[in-house]
Amino acid sequence: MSIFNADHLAALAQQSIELPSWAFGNSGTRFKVYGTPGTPRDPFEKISDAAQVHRYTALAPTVALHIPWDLSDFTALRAHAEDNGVTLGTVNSNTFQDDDYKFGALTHEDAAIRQKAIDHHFACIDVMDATGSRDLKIWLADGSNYPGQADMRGRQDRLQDSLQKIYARLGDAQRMVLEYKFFEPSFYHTDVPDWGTSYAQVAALGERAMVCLDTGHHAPGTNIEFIVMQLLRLGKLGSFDFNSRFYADDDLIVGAADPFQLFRIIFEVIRGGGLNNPDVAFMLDQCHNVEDKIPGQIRSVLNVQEMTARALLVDREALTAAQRSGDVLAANAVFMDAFYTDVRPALAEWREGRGLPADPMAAFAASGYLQKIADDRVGGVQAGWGA
Ligand code: PSV
Ligand code: MN
Repeated sequence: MSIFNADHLAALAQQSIELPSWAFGNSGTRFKVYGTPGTPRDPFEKISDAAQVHRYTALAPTVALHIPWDLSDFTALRAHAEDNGVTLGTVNSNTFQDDDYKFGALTHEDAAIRQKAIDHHFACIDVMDATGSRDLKIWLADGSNYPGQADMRGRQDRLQDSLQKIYARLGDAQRMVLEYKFFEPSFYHTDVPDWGTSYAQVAALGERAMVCLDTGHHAPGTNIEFIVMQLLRLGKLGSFDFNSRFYADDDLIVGAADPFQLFRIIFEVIRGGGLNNPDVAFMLDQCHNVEDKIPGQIRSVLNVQEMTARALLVDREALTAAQRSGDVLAANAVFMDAFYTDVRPALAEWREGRGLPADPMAAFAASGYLQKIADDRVGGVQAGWGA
């Protein structure tokens, strides 16, 4: 008998996780970016690679774009995605690679530079119209490095004003998600450092503006699952950027650094009605600096699936009973029992029953795809951070 009941299996079958196009390009640190044979040279090849992840897992039907890195003929790109069994997802804006934005973009003192950043977001919305994407994701590098450098209050006011203009341009079926990050590239303050600031900014806009929670964007020791609970409670958790970190914004494979934290986060998602809820998008935001990118993404979506399966196994009735009776150790034991359950054999069997490989990592490795792209993709410039 399987460890999963019919409700668990229905939830697992519905799960979808959006992949970031930039995970398929080369990436690295400020010290070195290593190239890999077969790395995509354009957005079409990135989408082909992303489609491999979905093909072996049935978990990743959509791919997020980054503008201008993925600028292309979007009608053709959309058709290419659909031919490969995936669709185009969230559009990410980029106001962090232009000299004009040295002192900010949507918060800049200079109205002309703010307008340039707003116009970039309008262009992103045009892309969303062409691709059929629902979400515009905004992550800002805005902030300051030294105390006294900037008028933090004025910047909040200008941010709200800029966001209002962008929000007003969204179509009725489109949303904005505002991501927060407590430091980097600014080291003293960032203009959207935490969930509270993001919440305050989006709450003032309207229903279709939500918070994006990137798991790597918190100070060490932060209780992220509490934030998940609170945002779900407030109806403002729009999306996740999943990744993991040991130190700062490491962008490592989700669940690699702290599987228990991922379990706790997903438990709160389930508890708050956020699992398979279209309002709460699951996305990855990762870079594969030294490992192969496609298997890195397959490993990532499987990690999310495995932790979802474990979190679904929490005996909620027993947990509630223990909580209500004040039985601390019993409540904790119920929680930990689910966390310590090895769901991998049951998931493998279930995958096979659905016509998927029991072991997607092994099946992809055996497919020869990496060798094929290494042979085929000769010449051109490999995509990387910035293209
Ligand atoms: C920079 O920290 C970042 O990783 C943000 O998390 C964004 O989501 C991502 O870049 C793409 O712009
Ligand atoms: Mn992110």
